[in-house]
Amino acid sequence: MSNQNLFAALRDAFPADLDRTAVETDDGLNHSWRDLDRASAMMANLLDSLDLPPASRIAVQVEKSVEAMVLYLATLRAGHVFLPLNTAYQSAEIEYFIGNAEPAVVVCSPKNFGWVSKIAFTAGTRSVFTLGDDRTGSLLERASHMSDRHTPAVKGDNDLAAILYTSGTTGRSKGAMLTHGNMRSNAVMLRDYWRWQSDDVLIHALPIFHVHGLFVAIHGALINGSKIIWLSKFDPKLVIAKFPQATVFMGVPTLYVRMLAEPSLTKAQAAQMRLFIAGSAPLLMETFKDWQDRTGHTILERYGMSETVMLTSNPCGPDVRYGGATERRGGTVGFPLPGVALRVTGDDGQPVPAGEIGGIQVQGPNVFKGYWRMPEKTAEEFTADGFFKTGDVGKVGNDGYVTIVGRSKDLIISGGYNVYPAEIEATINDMPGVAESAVIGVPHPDFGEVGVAVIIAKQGAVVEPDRVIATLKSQLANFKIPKRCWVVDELPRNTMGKVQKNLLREQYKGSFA
Ligand code: MCA
Ligand code: AMP
Repeated sequence: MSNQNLFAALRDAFPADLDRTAVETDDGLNHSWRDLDRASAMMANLLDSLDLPPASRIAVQVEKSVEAMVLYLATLRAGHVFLPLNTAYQSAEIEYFIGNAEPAVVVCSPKNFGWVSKIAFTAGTRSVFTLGDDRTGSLLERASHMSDRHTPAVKGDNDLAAILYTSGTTGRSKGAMLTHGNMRSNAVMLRDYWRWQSDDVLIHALPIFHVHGLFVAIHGALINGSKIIWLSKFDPKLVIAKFPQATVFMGVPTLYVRMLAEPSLTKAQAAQMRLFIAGSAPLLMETFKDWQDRTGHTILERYGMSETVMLTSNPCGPDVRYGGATERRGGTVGFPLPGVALRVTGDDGQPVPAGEIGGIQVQGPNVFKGYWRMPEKTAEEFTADGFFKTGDVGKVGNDGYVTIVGRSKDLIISGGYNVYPAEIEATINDMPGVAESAVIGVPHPDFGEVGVAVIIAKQGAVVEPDRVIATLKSQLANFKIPKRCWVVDELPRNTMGKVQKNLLREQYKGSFA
């Protein structure tokens, strides 16, 4: 049914027997479907009791927990806008997000309440709650007094459901606005395309402050009424140990690389699994092949963005749109998903012939509404005929398979997290003695790609790489910190004087060989 609150669509898919287990946690707790319904109703009633303006932003920076997922469902149910924030973000980053999104409610982990509440109240946020990953915190205390029945707010396809911050080359994060329609249409389409079965069980080992873990994984299971085996954090041994009780796993390539390093990963151990899905970053052919040899399973790679949810996927079963193709082709991201229009264009903006490389542009009900309070920036990212410019570079073969060959945007994807050089360069350039810096991505055996920094010191100044790293660690989320740092005399430049990062990548690509 279209034009429906996303929560109502998920709730409609709950099994008839609400007392079945919906979520089984790695610390031995079982949450039934009735529990999810009641707990999200109580939290939604708490939000309603605050008399918030409609479509208020609910900013959440908490450790992964089932209660955090319930808060997401409650936010949808109450008709507000969920704003998940990476737990690694520090005060300067949080100050920016709260200043930009102006949330009416902030939920933080109890240990961070001191500094987060100060930032929030200073920015005008009216309510700050705490939520621990051990079922503690003021949010649950307050919700426990509320009714466990709640009628979902009426929401249409075009109404905002979430804001996901993602940066661009400018370095300042932009809030990608996703609507109920973006996410519901994508969830329903993926349920069918990935052929979710009634007895499917998902192993959830991803963070829930990004699209992959929060929307693709959770919506995938809930829209199919499937049980989730919920891991509070990725542990390769534990995921492998759960294979016999599950059927579907989703992960970024690093998770597959780490499981391949485990002797317990065998064909027998993975025999009961049905589907392994990878995305968020390029899956190396080596990883694809090793997984096939070790487990007998062919990973299904797919491609998406915070701005678009899922865009393309290798086939799960025969794709009648492409002659019944079933091949999950390593090194490709498969076919544009049903409903997604994808084209590759040259510098002139015109589509290029099949097989030729160009910029990937997309259109579809899953493509976001725009960037929060940045109409000009949003307009720049769409073509006159309404295609979103992904910033990815690739090609579409004659047989329809899409291959991503690179990015035109200055972005490093490290272990599935986006790292924006501009943001780190700006922070380094503010340091005393630094004249200029360049942050580039280089291959890394575990994270796929990591950032490294190359710095030029001011005339006569001495810049210590260790001090640069220590200063960065005090200001930026840990995963963003360059894994290596060099001070050099000059940076390669083109005739326009622009730093040639491609030459730097070439020069430093062996740093983690
Ligand atoms: C942790 N560290 C990292 C990363 N993660 N460094 C670089 N890149 C990373 N991704 C560093 C920490 O800074 C720390 O260093 C040390 O590793 C240990 O930290 P810890 O948190 O214990 O690391 P971990 O548990 O080993 O985490 C690795 C991980 C995690 C499990 C791969 O990065 C992860 O869950 N990645 C998934 C990200 C994700 O969900 N992406 C989806 C985005 P130090 O000790 O020096 O501080 S959504 C998306 O891309 C689109 C929509 C799509 O297509 O899905
Ligand atoms: P995010 O901004 O976190 O949503 O990350 C989206 C970006 O991740 C895309 O624009 C791509 O550059 C990259 N990405 C996602 N999935 C894949 C994939 N399967 N292969 C290569 N890159 C990917």
